[in-house]
Amino acid sequence: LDILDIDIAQSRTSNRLKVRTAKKQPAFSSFADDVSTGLSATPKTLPPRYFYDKAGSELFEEICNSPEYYPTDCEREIIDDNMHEIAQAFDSETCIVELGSGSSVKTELILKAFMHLNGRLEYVPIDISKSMLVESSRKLLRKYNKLHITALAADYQTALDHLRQNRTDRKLILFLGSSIGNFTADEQIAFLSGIREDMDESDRLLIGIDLIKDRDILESAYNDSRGITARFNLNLLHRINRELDSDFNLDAFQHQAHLNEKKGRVEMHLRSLEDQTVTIDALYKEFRFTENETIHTENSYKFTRQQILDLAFDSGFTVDTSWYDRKQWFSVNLFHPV
Ligand code: AVJ
Repeated sequence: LDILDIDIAQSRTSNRLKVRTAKKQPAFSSFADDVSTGLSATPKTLPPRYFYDKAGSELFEEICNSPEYYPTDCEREIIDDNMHEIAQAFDSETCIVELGSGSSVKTELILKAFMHLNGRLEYVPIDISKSMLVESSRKLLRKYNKLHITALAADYQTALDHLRQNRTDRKLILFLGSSIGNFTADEQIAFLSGIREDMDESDRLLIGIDLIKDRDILESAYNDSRGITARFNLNLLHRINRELDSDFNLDAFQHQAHLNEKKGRVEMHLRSLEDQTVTIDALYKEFRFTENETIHTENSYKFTRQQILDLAFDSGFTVDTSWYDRKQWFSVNLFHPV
């Protein structure tokens, strides 16, 4: 097994906050390379992880607050209704590790339930955005004086490798919001198996997974009436313009989202409204688009209950418990390593 040698810069912002940054860049290819590869492919694609620059992260928060985007509300309801049952399954030595912490309203409910039962709590949020991490950590620490935070500004794999080498506490790992849905079936198994490798027998994974449902509900969640999802999708072109000196005309592309029923996923695309050529100076390249040609920017897989059981099994877990909201649109699942 390949263990990344990470360089840790530590700063003590308060006596209950540590922020650790992976100095070495993660093993990802660069934005420029990924844009070049994606736009040279047929059909054209761009990886969804590049949605989340500062503007994109803010737009995503807005999506979560829009009435059509049901996953946030459903997941919050599930956690709200069941957090005490969840917390009771863990002892006072348990620390909570969160992958992709982002907005922490849902997490805060879990943290509160744990502190209520056990008092002092160690929370390890992991995110690639250091500014978001520090800001939300400070906010939490001001509210809860039994809380201790070690924030890891790193990609998931680097952070998990670091954790495995540095701590012995029992862990509850949170992976909320159905972020797993951005991965293809093979990637989902590879990702969860990787997490499994970093877990001990008594550790648990709490994972939010969106369920397959009627086309209308799914498609309006990704085509909200205020057009925030459209702005979120188009922001990717804006980011390429800004960071790679290109001349995408944002008025010549249109947001599109639909359910691909056969593949069990919602797809987002950017559709070219005309024949056009875009120049990306940083790549010394031009890309031609025909009218109606699309760039495939995101897959969001939706699961059946059986698919969740299969995913757990294929990644080295069993499912302890699955909780659902009243409409049964979303699930939160406690995975147990086998
Ligand atoms: C953060 C990946 C779970 O797929 O629903 C929201 C991102 N894209 N609206 C999702 C997203 C469009 C979201 N995930």
